[in-house]
Amino acid sequence: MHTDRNTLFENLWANYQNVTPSAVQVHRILGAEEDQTIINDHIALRTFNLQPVGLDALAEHFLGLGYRERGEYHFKAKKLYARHYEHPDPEAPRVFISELLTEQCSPELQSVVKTLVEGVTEESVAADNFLYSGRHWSLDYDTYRKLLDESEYAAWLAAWGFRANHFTVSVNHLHNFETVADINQLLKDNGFKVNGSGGEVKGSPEDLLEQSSTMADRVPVQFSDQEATIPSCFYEFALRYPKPDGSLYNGFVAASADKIFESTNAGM
Ligand code: OOG
Ligand code: NI
Repeated sequence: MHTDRNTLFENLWANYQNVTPSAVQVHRILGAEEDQTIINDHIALRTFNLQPVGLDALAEHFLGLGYRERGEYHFKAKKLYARHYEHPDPEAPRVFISELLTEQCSPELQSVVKTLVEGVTEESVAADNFLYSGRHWSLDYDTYRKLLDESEYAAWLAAWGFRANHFTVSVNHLHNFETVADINQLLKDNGFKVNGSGGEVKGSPEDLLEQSSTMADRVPVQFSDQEATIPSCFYEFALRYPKPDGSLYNGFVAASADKIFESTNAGM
């Protein structure tokens, strides 16, 4: 018997908010101004395209809960491939899963990542808690820095392991805020950093999706040899527009997603 959907998302949220203090604060600010429950537009997960942790293995958990595979996305420069999943229940968050195409990376990165993933068992990947089980390997700070030089995504994943890297507020469901720009202003008024890569509002009404995100929090992490403060997770905001048939657009926009990935970049 698998955990039900609500339990899975509650556990993902608990694990995410542990390392994302700003999400808790933003939640409170929106809640305070809204007096409403926050509906999640989507969450996102990251992985390496290596057995036994590839995209499909993560997706399996959602397929088992009634999710279905929908769009796919290519991020050539970042060497990523992604898919999104939807559930027939319109209140269920969409799920965006990406994977690093390791064979396109340097032999050094490939060898590091292979060693990290080697210790992950198929049993642990199939376990109910896998999607919020964090890091399954030991990692020293120097290796983290080396990964960072080549791929911010690889370094983030090596440091944080398996968890939701962001939750996303559905702006459509907010009552006191109508635009992503309004949300960005609220964030900045409250001292949060908005991801400005490609502009603070990503996408347009023509794309049928507008998004923005905070820059990831920076929190201390215990590496095998030392503690260091690095970017953790971020909070995102999405406003969807209706398609010609009147139903809301459910997909993602690759050009916007490409910039959202950068919310966990260290140098910003
Ligand atoms: C996913 C970035 C893409 C979106 O909404 O376009 C994304 C990630 O950072 O792992 O979430
Ligand atoms: Ni997102």
